[in-house]
Amino acid sequence: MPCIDRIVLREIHLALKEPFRISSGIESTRRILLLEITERDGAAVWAECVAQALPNYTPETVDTAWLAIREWLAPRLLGQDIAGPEVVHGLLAENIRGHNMAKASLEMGCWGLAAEMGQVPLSKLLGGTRDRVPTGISLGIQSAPERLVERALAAVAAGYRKIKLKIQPTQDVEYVRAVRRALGDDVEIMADANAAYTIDDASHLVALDEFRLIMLEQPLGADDLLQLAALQRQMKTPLCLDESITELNRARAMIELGSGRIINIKPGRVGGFTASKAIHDLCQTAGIPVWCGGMLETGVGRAYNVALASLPNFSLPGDLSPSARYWKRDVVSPEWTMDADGMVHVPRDRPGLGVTVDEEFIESLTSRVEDLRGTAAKVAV
Ligand code: OSB
Ligand code: MG
Repeated sequence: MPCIDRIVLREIHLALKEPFRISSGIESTRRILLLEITERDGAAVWAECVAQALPNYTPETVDTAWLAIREWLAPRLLGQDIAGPEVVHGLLAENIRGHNMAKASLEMGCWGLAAEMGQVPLSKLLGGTRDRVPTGISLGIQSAPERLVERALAAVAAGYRKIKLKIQPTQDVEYVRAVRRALGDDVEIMADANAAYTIDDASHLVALDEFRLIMLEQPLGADDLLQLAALQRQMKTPLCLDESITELNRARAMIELGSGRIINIKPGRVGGFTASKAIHDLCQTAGIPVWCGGMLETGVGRAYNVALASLPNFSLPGDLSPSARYWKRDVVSPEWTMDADGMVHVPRDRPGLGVTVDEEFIESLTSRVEDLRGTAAKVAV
């Protein structure tokens, strides 16, 4: 691998087609941190940091990630000879705690750069085996059960293979009941609470068992592994952990404690691909299914997620919806699409990310840029 000699940070603003509400907040226009990483001999790749505007999902934000990358993380890589993308996780982890999304954007970018330089598809470089990955949709909290039913019916008609319903206290059992009734027994439905409940709500959550959800994602707080284990003992529905799984050891803890039976792997949340692969491998050995989560990524971040989801133990549909579910116009071409069977195609016949980034469009969406070179950071705009 390469010697990285330039990292350009860019913040773009991109409006979602419709606001996305989860239990802890709502997003209408996304603030997105994109990175352009350039190697000494000129090879370059785009990467995306999945931190959001506010610290309601994890503690990170676009602004904390920007700071962490500029001050502590990028200087570890710039101007260094890096043996390969598999060593980057260790380089960024040493004596820098947290900031997983900031770390992941650089680490995944190094995998992307290695794929570009080696002219191999990112999926193949990671050890992916699938040509198509099954796709689900994550539906935000709506103002009434009927609104959610409309969207769920449209999603099934479009071919999605899993329907995920965001829930929160007061908008849960009746919403799930309405969707299960409208969709019938054969559709795979799940719910995601984004840590909105406590163990005191256990008897209320048990009422969800009636709807045969394929899983209930992150009902309790990220750090509540013991309480999650207690809840799992009371519920038939398998619990899936998202926010709780920040690294390999948390996955080990989940399995040993029985805090959940499925893991949503988001590479941004765990610090990148090396950690994602380690969690994937552990779960494969332990018989725990995993699937690839999403963070409302642009087509850049989606390229990385689709490549990861092509690994063999990603056996459940991921939150990998096509570009048109989120954006009027995506920042890549071709845009990500889904076929009528609800599958997204992995570009295993194209090197690198497998998509072309529309730099002019990105330029028009950009609100700030910072150009990092060598060890000295310089503000360009
Ligand atoms: O919990 O999975 C989540 C989006 C933002 C923050 C948290 C979550 C989500 C999603 C989006 O569910 C899924 C997608 O990208 O389609
Ligand atoms: Mg989630």
